[in-house]
Amino acid sequence: MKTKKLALFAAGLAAAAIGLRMVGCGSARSGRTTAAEKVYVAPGELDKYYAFLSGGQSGSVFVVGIPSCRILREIPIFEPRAAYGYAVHDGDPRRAELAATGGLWGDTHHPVLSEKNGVYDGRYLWINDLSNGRLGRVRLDTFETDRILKIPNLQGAHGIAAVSPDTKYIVVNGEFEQPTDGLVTNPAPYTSVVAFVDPEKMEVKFEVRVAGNIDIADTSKDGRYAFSTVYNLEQGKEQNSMMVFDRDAVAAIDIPAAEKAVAEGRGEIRNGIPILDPAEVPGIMTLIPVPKNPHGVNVTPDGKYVMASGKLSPTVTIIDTKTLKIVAEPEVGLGPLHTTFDDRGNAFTSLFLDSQVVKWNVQKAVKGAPDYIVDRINIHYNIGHLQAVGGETMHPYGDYLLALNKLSKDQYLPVGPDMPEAQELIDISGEKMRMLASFPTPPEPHDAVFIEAKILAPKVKQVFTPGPEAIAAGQESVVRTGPHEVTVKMTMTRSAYTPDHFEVREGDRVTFQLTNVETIRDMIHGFALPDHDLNVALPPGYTKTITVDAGKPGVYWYYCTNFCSALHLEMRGRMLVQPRDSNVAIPDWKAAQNVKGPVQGVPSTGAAR
Ligand code: RUQ
Ligand code: CUA
Ligand code: CA
Repeated sequence: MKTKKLALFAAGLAAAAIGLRMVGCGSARSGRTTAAEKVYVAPGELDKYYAFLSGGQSGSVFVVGIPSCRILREIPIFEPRAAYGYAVHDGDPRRAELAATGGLWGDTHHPVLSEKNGVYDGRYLWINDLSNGRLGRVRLDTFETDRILKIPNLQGAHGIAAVSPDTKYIVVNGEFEQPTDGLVTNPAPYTSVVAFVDPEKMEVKFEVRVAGNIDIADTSKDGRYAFSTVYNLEQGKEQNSMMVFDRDAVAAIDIPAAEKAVAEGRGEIRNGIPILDPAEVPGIMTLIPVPKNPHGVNVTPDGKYVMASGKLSPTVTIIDTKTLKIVAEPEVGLGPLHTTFDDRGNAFTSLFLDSQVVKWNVQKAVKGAPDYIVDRINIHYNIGHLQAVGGETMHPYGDYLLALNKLSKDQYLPVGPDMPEAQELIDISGEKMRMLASFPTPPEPHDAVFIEAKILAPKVKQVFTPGPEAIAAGQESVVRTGPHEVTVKMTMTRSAYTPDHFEVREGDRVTFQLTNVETIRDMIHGFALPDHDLNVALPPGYTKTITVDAGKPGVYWYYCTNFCSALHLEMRGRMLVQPRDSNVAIPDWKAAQNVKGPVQGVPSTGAAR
């Protein structure tokens, strides 16, 4: 009896202590962790998930740790970025691809990850550039963009999806319709295409024409269908005429049937790509009528249903993925845009107009039970996308949900007319949703995808094996390779460049072959050359080859832009540009020699040519 009383007393004290602590930090309910605790990742500890947020007009992807909401890095894709040495100089193949495919900027919306057996394998991330009709691929071992593909016959690359379960294709939807015959002078109706891209080769295998436009994409879990929302079934060319019908559609493309038709040569070849027209190849596409100007399309983790969010209708349409028949159309609230899932049969739909996330039970909605709405939480404000961790896969984690918000006034300190974009992290592990944290990003994430750190982190390379083009220490040279060409083979290590000076002549084209010969992780060296529009960063083991004009006569200090040691500031060297008519002896370029070797007839300041 006495012990029991004591135990109760002790429990009471403990509860009081918890209560006090919670009152102290002002945000909690007794017995539960506070919101702050849920997102607190102590210094030195690591996040549980990587989140990849599309950068929107930044043309990039933001990598964020979840649950801490800390921004870990930006991956430039459609925009050059000197800080990562990406696409900043003419010799960079990515820059050449960008320039050749539409420009040095992009509008990224939808990141998708490669899958193997229906789970993320951590190999690649793909993302669309809506504006220039491109698809970018990022290698997740290096977090670097490795390919940019311009999609022929398509404008406004919007929704994309990886075809489950093994990433057979990346589906890319063309949102902006084009005259079907490609001629502006012809009154032909406007149509759009869904492109099926080989994920390894990064080339379009075939396209399927849609008589309307196509917006967001997802695929069935068994690889059978690519689903897309069509909001302009009217084929209107002005906004009003796109909102005439009460129902637009979800287009379900039967992938095996389309592949068969392509193999039979039934596509019309345009720009080298077979385009299948469902009007001529019946059976490859089914249009399922769904209410008015639908937006998001999402397949449930069990693969049974595909949901179209109504946008102009307060409903979500639930379609059976086997029969392609509508099984229910529950009302969820105003402006439903996108839906994601937990591991317990619940769907979460973003409500743009209500500024809410609504949680609802899929089975109850399918059965027509009146109590299918489970919970609602207010968002600040105008939520677009939302994504639960693993919600796109067959195995959602059911712990966190990220809301990606559009018009987030009053959330952060004012920084000019353009407010930061707001993301909100929501705890979905319980019956009721709980707001945990809000964090800003530069403009403008649309969508996000997550991968568990346990899966991806061990695959990340931090040091590169030098390729055949790498310059080894001791192999540096400055060589005149033509009357107006000089090649500088240079190495960089803490904290010096070799060579640390060399001479060229006005009018020369100078090619730098730069190798960072460091072998330990995070030892990045930069190479910035003032007044030559040149700054690149090189990770350990990397080589970059860059050509610039020597420029005006003068002394130019190249220097390291990445803080690398106590002698980082001293990590610099000189390019001496002699005037064209200088009488300083510059030996014949044919007498090329190693910079370190004995050089005849070269002034003491000069390196060999
Ligand atoms: S779209 S919300 Cu690409 Cu939904 Cu932005
Ligand atoms: Cu190398 Cu700083
Ligand atoms: Ca419409």
